[in-house]
Amino acid sequence: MTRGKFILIEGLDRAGKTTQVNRLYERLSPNSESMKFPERSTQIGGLINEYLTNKSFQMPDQTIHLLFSSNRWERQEYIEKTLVTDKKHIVMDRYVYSGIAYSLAKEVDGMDFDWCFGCDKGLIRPDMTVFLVNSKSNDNREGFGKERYEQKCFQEKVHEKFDITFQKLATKDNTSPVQIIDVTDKSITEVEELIWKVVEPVVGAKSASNQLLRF
Ligand code: 2DT
Repeated sequence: MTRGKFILIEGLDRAGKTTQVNRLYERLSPNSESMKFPERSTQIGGLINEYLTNKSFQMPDQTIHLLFSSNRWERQEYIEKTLVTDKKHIVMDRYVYSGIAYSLAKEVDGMDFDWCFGCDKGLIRPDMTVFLVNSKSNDNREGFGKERYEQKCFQEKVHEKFDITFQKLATKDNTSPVQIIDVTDKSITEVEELIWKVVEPVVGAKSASNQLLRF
């Protein structure tokens, strides 16, 4: 078998990403790993966690953006080893698109798309991204509002910026496609099946080589 496939699940806060990452990971098990960003267990991840959970912990928007990106860079070797050496699939919860969309939504002078994307250029690129959209407000879910960014109007802005980010990063040859799945009023199992329908052909396809895609 050639290398494993890198499947990314993106979405707004509380769109059901984590549940679906777990379902997909279990479906692909034992030939899979699940990962998430931010990866809060590293030293950099600890700073990110402090920033997200403690609203009085301040740092410049540029700094936290670069920390989120560093957090992805520090896990690249592990991602490469998992895909190429271990030949396992990776099911990922958030990655580059979240990094850009959340920072763009802050609308900080000078932090435009090119600035935000610059530090992520060269990262391993997913073979497929699934974006979960819930058109009904998801701010009544348990725990919503506890962390920074969990406010309804900010989330609406993030959604807009996700769309822009997908357009800007789209490849002409569709080598790293993005599939948008509307999860509104759907059960966990229904969403799981919709995701499987688009992911199955990707994980089932043989790679011509072990070469990884890059942003
Ligand atoms: P979780 O609730 O999924 O743990 O995310 N975020 C995430 C960024 O602003 N930039 C990034 O690069 C990434 C990966 C989204 C915690 C919050 O962190 C935001 C929500």
